[in-house]
Amino acid sequence: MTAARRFYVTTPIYYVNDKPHIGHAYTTLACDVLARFKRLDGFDVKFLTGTDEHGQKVEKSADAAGVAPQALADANSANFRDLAAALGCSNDDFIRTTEPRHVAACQDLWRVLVEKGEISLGAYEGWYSVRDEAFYGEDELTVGPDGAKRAPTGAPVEWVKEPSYFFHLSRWQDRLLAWYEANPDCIAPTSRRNEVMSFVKGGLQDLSVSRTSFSWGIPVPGDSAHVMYVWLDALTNYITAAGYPDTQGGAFTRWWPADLHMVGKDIVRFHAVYWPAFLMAAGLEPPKRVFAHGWWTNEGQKISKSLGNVIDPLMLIEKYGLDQVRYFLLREVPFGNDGDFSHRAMVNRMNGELANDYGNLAQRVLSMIGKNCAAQVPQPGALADDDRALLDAAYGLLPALRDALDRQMFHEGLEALWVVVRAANAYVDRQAPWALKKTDPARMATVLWVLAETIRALALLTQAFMPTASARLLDQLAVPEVRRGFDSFGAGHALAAGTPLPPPAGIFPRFVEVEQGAN
Ligand code: ME8
Repeated sequence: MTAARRFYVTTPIYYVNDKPHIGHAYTTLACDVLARFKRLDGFDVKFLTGTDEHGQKVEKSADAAGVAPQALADANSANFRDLAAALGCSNDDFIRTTEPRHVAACQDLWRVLVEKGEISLGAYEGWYSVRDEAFYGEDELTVGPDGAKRAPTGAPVEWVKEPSYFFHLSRWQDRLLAWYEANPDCIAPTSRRNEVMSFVKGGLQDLSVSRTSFSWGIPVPGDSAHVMYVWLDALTNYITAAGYPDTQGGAFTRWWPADLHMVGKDIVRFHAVYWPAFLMAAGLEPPKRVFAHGWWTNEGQKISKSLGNVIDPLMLIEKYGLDQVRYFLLREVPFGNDGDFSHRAMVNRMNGELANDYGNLAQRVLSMIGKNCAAQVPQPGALADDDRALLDAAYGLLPALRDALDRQMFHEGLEALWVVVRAANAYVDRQAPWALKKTDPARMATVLWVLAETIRALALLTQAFMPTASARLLDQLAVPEVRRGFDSFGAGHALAAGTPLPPPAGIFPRFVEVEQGAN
């Protein structure tokens, strides 16, 4: 397998101080769509997700709950693992930072950084936010309404003074800028790239990478009074799962550098500044790309536990269906922008685009074939211009979708698919196969074949987004499992006339319940 045909994609590893919510589901789903799409496209894929279990935030949450940090981590890590399964995620690995493989990787990376003179002992004095697990400079802080200083994220900060090891981040400013310049796609979208570059141009301070005031973390090799800074620990997960520290091993050479770290915009600095600097300092390659997506609000409000408006993704799946939720989250908001969740928007898309546009197209075509073509793929005659135009549009979708998903523009890919869904519905209306049934049954058969073949193309391409519904559609077209990869896309693998078809059944129900209080 050459490097070009492999794809290593990661989600952030989520903190175990809390339960998963829609934001976590969003990032993980986006990665799942990419992983599935690439597998269908013949790539060897590694899709990693997991949980971030150390640090002061988790230790404090465990204290507050009166449980040991490991017990809190065990319980909440299981919630994240269950969420990935409930989302239909096809992750190949689930990493926990308390696993021995990860502790070994972190300690090895530490030793390498010390040997190379990139880490040395000093003392930290400055601001720290436990909620963000981040150090902030005085000039980054604002004063909240209560007169207390706050991080740019709004999180409270506290003054910390303790012995600490430092990573000499300040030495990496020029090399980071050179890396951004030489790799225009390494941070996306552009707004985030600009933000990161201006942060780095503003000058970098050495980074405190160990703590002594609490103990829930990976011990610093040779100095057990210190635990590693949780972000150094957490970021390392991406190489642990690729087999580090065995850098000569098949796994590492196969998977590293990762093709894509998908993250939310809140943690772009850690991934696009600290992480490439740690890696380059250790003599390892930085990731190929970091994409920082936007932030979801709920019915216009910031999602927070204190506001009591956290959206439980399991509740959404139960209420609307998994494929519907997957579709909505990736269609509603241009990926990279912030977005607002509302039940009204969810129902509109379900009913308009899934039930009416896509579902109805499939339903009416398949039931006409069931009734009028002896439940077999119809025999097409010579194709007219109108037929060819629709098929060409459908066959043109694969390159369009590849391009959109290589840029993580999920909404663009889905929009392109729906242009063809709508074109197919307009073609049905124009060609009126129900009328042809009496006047020209041979032409009716051609029209229905063109439509069935268009639906095959659409269903192949919606698989990554909506695996269950797409599989049901492909079943109804009698497309065998071995013909569902993208090597079976296109005219060369078109539906064969005479293939028996199972009885059609609706795929996307309309959602009818009127929610009390829904806006
Ligand atoms: O930051 N909208 O973990 P975390 C969209 N452990 N995405 C959201 C979101 C929202 N409202 N809320 C959360 C951490 N997310 C670290 C990561 S990685 C080496 C360590 C998603 O549990 C988004 O992907 O706070 C965000 O970056 C991530 O959850 C933060 O998860």
